[in-house]
Amino acid sequence: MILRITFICAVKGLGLIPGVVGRFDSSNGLRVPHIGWNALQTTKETEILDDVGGHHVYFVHSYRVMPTDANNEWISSICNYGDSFVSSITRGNVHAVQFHPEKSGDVGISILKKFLDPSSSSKTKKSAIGKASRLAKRVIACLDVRANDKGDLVVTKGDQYDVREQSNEKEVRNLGKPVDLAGQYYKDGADEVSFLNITGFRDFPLGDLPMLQILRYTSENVFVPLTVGGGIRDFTDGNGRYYSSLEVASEYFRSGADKISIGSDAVYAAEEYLRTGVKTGKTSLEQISRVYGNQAVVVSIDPRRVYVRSPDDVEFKTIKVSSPGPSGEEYAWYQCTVNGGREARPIGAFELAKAVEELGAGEILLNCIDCDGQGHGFDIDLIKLVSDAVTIPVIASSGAGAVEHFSEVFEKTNASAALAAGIFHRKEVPISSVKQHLLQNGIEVRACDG
Ligand code: 1PR
Repeated sequence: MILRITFICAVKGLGLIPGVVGRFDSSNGLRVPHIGWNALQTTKETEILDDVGGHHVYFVHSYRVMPTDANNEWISSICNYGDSFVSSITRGNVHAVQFHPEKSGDVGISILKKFLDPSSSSKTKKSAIGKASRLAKRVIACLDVRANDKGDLVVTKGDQYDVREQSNEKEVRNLGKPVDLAGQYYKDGADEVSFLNITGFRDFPLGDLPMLQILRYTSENVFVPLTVGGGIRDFTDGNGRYYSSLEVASEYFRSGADKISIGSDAVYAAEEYLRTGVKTGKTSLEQISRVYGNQAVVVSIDPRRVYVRSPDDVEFKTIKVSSPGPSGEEYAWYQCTVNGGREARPIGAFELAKAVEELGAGEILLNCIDCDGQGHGFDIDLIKLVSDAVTIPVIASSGAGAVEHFSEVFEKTNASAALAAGIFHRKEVPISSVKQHLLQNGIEVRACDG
């Protein structure tokens, strides 16, 4: 039997396995949930973890059990996130793992194969293998998806969110087929793949069945986490049938998504929360995180930089910018937008990030309209501002144009992951080169071959 370890607090449990389950402590700067790839240290010989020691596997959880003398004989591997914690246990033919083998690429698939067919395990005796690593920085490939003018669903890519060609025809840019590209990025070593249904704000996603098909087909062959965003909100269709945002998210999860990402609706929820100070429990963010856990809910922020002369000019958090604005302004705030950048809202990225964390977001996808598609690098000021303001993981997005931009964002900010689109779609920089560069700069990443 193989189990995923699921911990429930403040109950005695069955008392079979000695140990106390506790939440990771975020007070010392640790990002909780623990989302991402850590290398395992196997501590004893087992059938299924042969050859896995030292390799990265995918975790997503907020609770863990610590190794002690009392549970030592159960433990088959440990891992490190803040402290050492138990990443798997084994007794007889019972195996339980804290990580997700089904989302751990080739390494996870080999674990599942050995579980199903123990005779495929290597017969050589193994002792403790590998070193429990720190959390690796993630490299994420993002696919902005929408229907083109012929009605085909394509991967597109904008310049500052404008996805139409500059030619007279002004066609939607077509950079490839979503399922094919996602499969390619998985093979290339992407640690996650994100689909953003960028017209979801106007096309109801449950009417947009091709997007659900894309998720289904992709999840058949892509064994790293999949995130999908776009159009997650309450909706009443033309026949008066009401769909809750929870139903929309559930359909995405059933179709193969591991995480959903909310954009516009999270902005409205945060505005309301900051205005009233009340958590109603009714927003899409709160409902979906309550049912599926906050690790399954990403909030995607689409801010635009607004320069000001003095922090007193606005009620939102400003920063002293590293490059002055067009009229020599030394400060800026980051104004959130909705509907794919079409409408600016009276809330800053800093205020939004803190509010959505309180409302139950498990992760933030931090885009930047000014930098999107420009290839000049991530907006370090913005990413530093937001990643220092919250304790949940922040994914830096928009502007990657060279491998150095990835090391820069990890060296100068507390981002947990970096996402890129254009450079991967245009095959300018392969994912393997990004990872090789990060490793050369002492930044831990999962190897491209697992
Ligand atoms: O508001 O809940 O329906 O969600 C809509 C989602 O679609 C949001 O996550 C929003 O960011 C996204 N979106 C809407 N319009 C666009 C557009 O481009 N016109 N895409 C859009 C956002 C930003 C990133 C992009 C990075 C990296 N695109 O997804 O991939 O900027 O690009 P780069 O590496 O080429 O610079 P809702």
